[in-house]
Amino acid sequence: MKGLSLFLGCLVPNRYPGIEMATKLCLAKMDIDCVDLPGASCCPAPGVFRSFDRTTWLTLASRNIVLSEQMDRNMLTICNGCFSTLEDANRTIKEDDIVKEDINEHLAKVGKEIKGDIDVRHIIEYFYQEYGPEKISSYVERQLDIRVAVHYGCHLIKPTKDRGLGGFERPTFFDELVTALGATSVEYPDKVACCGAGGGVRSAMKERSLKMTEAKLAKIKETGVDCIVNSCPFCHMQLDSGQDEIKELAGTEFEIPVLHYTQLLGLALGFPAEMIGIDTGIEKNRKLMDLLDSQMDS
Ligand code: 9S8
Ligand code: 9S8
Ligand code: COM
Repeated sequence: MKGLSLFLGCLVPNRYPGIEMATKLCLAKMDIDCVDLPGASCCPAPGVFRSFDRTTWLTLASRNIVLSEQMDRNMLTICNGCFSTLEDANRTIKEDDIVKEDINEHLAKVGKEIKGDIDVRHIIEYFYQEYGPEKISSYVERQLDIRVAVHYGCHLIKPTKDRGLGGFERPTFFDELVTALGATSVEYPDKVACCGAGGGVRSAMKERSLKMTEAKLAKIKETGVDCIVNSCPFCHMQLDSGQDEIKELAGTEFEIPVLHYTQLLGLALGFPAEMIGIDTGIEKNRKLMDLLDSQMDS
């Protein structure tokens, strides 16, 4: 199999460098061949660009894919939105020669050509299909005996016919990767509901988007989990910073730590919180780390 190039997208380099760090440390520790992808731009965001102009969306996505083709590497994404754009664009180019020809006319203006000879992966889907929960658990150095609310996000599971990861109503693949680390994945109502941010809703109607987030957080809070785990930096931002925004807007406090899967995996692989972007200066994160430390002692 080809090696991988890491497609970071916008949010990780700009807001969550700790997720980049966690990803790279985990991949290195697992001996996965993955390198940086210099020159990459916004994927561009599926719920925004694709909705406005498909050709622009496809051209920009294809330019990013070409960068990875030139390295003869498959692309690895750590964001549901980036996966949706790049995987859908890549598949369209592979399947439709007329579209491919049209996009290549645009790309020729910047001296590029898309061939359609690599694959686009999402780290969750990649771990699940190439490793599987059992093999993932063989890397665990520290069992995480905590209760976790898994948030799938929309673009990882929909459209189901393209994603090929089973139905979207009760997916289990992400939960299985979480339980592989020793954690318990807790069921909660509307688990597969949107975080509220996607499709431009956060940008266009922030308060409404936070209402959706608040509803989701309330259901999670009722189950009494130790943290939320996601696979998308946009969901991450909405569920995490969203808690501060909701507190300001509505006065409701949730105090639930939010981790990207690579950070949860990083903890299980034995990395300290500060190396993988978990800020223990924040009380809710401190509590989570204290809980894990007390398990180490016992
Ligand atoms: S890039 Fe620009 S806005 Fe974002 S992070 Fe994920 S989706 Fe793709
Ligand atoms: S959920 Fe609905 S559209 Fe999305 S994938 Fe990430 S952001 Fe949250
Ligand atoms: C969500 C991306 S991850 S978008 O807002 O739907 O484009």
